[in-house]
Amino acid sequence: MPDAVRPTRPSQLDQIPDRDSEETAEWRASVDAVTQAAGPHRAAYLMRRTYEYAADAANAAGSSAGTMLPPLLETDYLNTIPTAAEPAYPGDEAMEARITAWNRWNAAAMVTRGSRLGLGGHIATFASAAWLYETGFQHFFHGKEGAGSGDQLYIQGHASPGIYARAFLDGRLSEAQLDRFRQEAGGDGLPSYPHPRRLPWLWEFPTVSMGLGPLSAIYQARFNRYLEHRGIKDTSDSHVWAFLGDGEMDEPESTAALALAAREGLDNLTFVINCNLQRLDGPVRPNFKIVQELEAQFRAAGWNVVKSLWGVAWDEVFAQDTEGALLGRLRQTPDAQFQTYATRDAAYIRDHFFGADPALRAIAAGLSDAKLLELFQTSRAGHEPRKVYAAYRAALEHKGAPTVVLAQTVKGYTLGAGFESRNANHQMKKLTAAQFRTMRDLLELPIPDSALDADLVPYWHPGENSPEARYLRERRAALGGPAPARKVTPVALPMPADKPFTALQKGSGGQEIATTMAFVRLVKDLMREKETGRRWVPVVPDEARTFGMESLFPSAGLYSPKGQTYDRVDRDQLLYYKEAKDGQILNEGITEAGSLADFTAAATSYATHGEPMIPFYIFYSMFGWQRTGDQFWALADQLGRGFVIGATAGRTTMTGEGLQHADGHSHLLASTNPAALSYDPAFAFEVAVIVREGLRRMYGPAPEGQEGVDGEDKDVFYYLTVYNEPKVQPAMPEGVEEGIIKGLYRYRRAADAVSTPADAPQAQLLASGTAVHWVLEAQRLLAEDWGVAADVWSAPSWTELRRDAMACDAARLRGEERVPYVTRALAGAPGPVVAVSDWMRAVPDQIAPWVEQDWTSVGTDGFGLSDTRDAARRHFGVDPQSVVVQALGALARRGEVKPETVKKAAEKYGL
Ligand SMILES: Cc1ncc(C[n+]2csc(CCOP(=O)(O)OP(=O)(O)O)c2C)c(N)n1
Ligand SMILES: [Mg+2]
Repeated sequence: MPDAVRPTRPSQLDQIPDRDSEETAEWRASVDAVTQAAGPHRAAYLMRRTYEYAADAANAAGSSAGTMLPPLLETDYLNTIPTAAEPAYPGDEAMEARITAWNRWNAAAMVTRGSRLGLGGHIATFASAAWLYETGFQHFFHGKEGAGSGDQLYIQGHASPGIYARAFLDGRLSEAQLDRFRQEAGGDGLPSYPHPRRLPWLWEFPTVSMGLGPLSAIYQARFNRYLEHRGIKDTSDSHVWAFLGDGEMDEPESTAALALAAREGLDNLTFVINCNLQRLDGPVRPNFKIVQELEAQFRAAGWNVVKSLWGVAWDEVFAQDTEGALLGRLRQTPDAQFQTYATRDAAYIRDHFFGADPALRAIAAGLSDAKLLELFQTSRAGHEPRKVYAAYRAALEHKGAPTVVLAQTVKGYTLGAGFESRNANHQMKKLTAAQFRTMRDLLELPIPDSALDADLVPYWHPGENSPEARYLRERRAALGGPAPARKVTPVALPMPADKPFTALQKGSGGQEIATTMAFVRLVKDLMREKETGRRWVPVVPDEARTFGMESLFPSAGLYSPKGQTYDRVDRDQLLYYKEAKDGQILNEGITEAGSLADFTAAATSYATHGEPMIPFYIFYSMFGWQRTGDQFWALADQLGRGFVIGATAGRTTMTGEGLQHADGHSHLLASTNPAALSYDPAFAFEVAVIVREGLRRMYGPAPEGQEGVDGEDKDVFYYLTVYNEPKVQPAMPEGVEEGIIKGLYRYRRAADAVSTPADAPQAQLLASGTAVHWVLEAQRLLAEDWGVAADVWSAPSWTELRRDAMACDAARLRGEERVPYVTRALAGAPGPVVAVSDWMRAVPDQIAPWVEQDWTSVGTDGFGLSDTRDAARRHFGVDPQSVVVQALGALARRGEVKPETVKKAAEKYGL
């Protein structure tokens, strides 16, 4: 052993005493010694082995021993599980291989047949992933028959053809249906991708918008635990499987919640990432290695990582790697180079990959050309059911953390040289007859040449009673029924008592309360309901205090699977921060995306778990729709039900918050989502009516005669904007409920509010949300200053009014003549209409085509700014005085007031 140890750099450990520095030096010196004697590979090998050994001991001792040896973030480019350590394969491999071959064939046939109509589709994705799915279907994925919820499967969107192909083999889809892939307009078609709204008995989770699947899967796994910890449902048998593309992992949402999954110990969750090293345009990490990058990222987040990279053919080659040259070469080879090897001949591989180093050349000398091609073209763990099985078993057996399986595959596998590992293969939508023939030979399918001569390549089914079909059905029966599948057992919730609603409908007396507070009070009461109270799921991204919800903390508790392991800072206070294992509130921290993923899991629990939950997700309205609009779209696809609350809504209601906070458009964004029913209530009583209606529609029994498919759609969610502007809340006038729900009612006639001469010019002021208060003031000014009699209307939903009107227009195609509600409601109301809101003009303008009166709107178009409410309203021209001038202008255009009056008014108010 050398006496002198190399100088060392300053270390963090210098700060704690070295009990025996001589001993430390000896250990270091032994590293140098082995490096000198046997080379750096040997030294690294010994260190790795030692580290693993020590880490296992540290982990076995537990963190209580204070020992900490973090996992290595990156391991070699090798399988995590050696072949010798694989469990026995429980299935009939030959049988499963035939089934997988037929799935491959039928998926390719389905897309190819559709391509003659230019319909598109994807072939290469499923081709690479076929075994990743089949192994799961045969041995892991639990179905939904029986009391449990089964497993939740997030399937890669572009793999859908393979899933349809399997549903064809298992008898759930017919040939005719396969031929309606991507032809949905006439009914009974198959949607391009996993869309529950389009095919609700098969698809459970929408995944094709990349990144949303992984994020949702994490929160789904967490929500499963939440249901269990709260005693609502035993979900301990459910496992969440998320199948993802390696390219998909680039999406920020894909990795956004990895740490949460590990922190909460979600061992009911497995990610399977299909590492075919390609995305749409080309390699995922041309100059790097995506598997290694993902491994480090997942390990750092605290996940268990299982790398399944190489097929069994590689074992004998690794066995010859005494110098570590092969391992080194694999680690250095960038993904795009590896992809090139997969498409080149043996001479190129021998020369280029193995040529660089004598030790490598020696290994290659013992390998035939055929063997080289097998290794580099096809031998991947993701194509071998034994390897996939071993990885999945390891995932299920790992406790305390979620597992990611990084499965290496070849994109386009078995589709022939034109497809396999080709950069353009994602977009290839058909196989030629010759390619099908090659595929048939490779997969040894019993399809005669004659069947391949026809214009359309045939589908292939071994027959209902074939051993394969029977095997497949038996396996699924043993695992609890078909998969994927979505199941809905209608469960109607009882309506809550009237009291919480009537409390708001009575008004606030002299007290000023904001509609945000009114909403919070309402749900607080509803959460105390005997039958349904525990089904409420409040979701909030670190804004509970902003919205006055901290009063919920002590009573409802914040969900925390660990409970509260510390001594609370606010232990002496009434409104303390109470975390509990059965806490009801999901306070997600600052993640709107995570919160919406939470909400989605709760909003679809009626289907996923047969347990209807009533989530309400309350957020800063600006950071809801525009930040996570795509997730709202997926929520709608997934048929979610619940309440989303845009709080601190409006462009001018927050004093001083300014451009990035001031929301004047989320109603327009929400209007684009067909499942979102948007409301902009002005008063607490409107909030009460809308929430009650939402509970009836989404959770109550279907109305008499509307139970069928054409009945009222229950698969909707409500978007309510609430304001933080304290106002005296009036009592609800008689008979306005229907108008509130439909979106418009006359709140206060001029005659009931102001005194004007009988022949006064008349106008109609329509407003929503907090703007109703401005037009009430405008009503007074118009009467007192200008002798104009204006009625005030509240329009809680411009969007619903428009939808009703559009439905009336569409009915004309069926020969029906229907008058829209908005037209009927306003019929005969004299004078021009002026519409006002704290939103951009396009929001109220939605109804303009169906308003027969002269139409004027004002709004808050443009960027918000920081100032007082009054100054901001004057800036946008929506304050009461501006509304007065606009109303006078509209009257002047009709010759009902003099043009000078308009000018005079503008001057009087200093506009
Ligand atoms: C949010 C989003 N952006 C873009 C796309 C378009 N797109 C579909 S598939 C794909 C490439 C997928 O690559 P990868 O995730 O590696 O899947 P593979 O097909 O290779 O298994 C892209 C960019 C999408 N579906 N969603
Ligand atoms: Mg890929």
